[in-house]
Amino acid sequence: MKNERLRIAIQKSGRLTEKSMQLLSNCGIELRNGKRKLLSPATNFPLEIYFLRDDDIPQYVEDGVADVGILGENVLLEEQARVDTLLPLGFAQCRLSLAIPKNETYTGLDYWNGKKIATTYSNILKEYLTKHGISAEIHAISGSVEIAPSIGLAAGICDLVSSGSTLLSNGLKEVEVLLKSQAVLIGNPKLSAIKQQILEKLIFRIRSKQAAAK
Ligand code: PRT
Ligand code: ZN
Repeated sequence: MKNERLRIAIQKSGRLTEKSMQLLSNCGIELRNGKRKLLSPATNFPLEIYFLRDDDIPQYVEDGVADVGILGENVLLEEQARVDTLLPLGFAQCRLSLAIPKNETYTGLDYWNGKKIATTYSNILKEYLTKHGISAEIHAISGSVEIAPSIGLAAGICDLVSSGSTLLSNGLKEVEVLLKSQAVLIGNPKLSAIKQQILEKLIFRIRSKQAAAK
């Protein structure tokens, strides 16, 4: 099809939104609509932008509803989608860490044997514990993970950390880093030849900007 456009999924409203929009605009891509619409076509590049919750992006790209997407590696690993990681984007750096109340003495990974850990990252945590032969209970919750120890829900938490101030203000300390994350560009492995060409053009522009910023 001659008028084929590459569909890119970005976060609708959150920590990645502004930087994702900025990335496109730095590549000279202009949008027709404001970001409130679900789908927004670019005016000067064969691209359409989908605004989604970040957790939905891996599935949309795996299913081919979107061709590519921008999201945190942490979400990609947690959702275990079959997509290609194309390019690290150098923003939204953070780490996924284990933390415990600051007055507790940490004795190493053995500390977690028989303990309960609250997290929204059950899959990554489960894999990590298995890999290290630790038998802990994972308590999956959907938010406000950092309050779990103080209300007696869990001995510790596994959550994203950037500055560390959330841990500090909740009386917690970071004791293990499971992974380091940043925003990445992901893609469906089976794109049409035309979409592949558009994608290569987009990646070329992103790389040029990255190189110029160094
Ligand atoms: O609504 P939607 O599902 O789209 O968004 P969301 O609420 O799930 O995600 P959002 O917008 O909070 O974060 C999007 C992505 O930003 C994450 O998946 C990470 O890849 C990245 N990122 C970078 C972070 C942080 N830094 C971060 N600090 N995501 C969350 N946090 C939270 C963390 O969970 C904790 O509550 O910030 C707090 C810790 O921050 P510090 O600075 O106090 O350590
Ligand atoms: Zn989310």
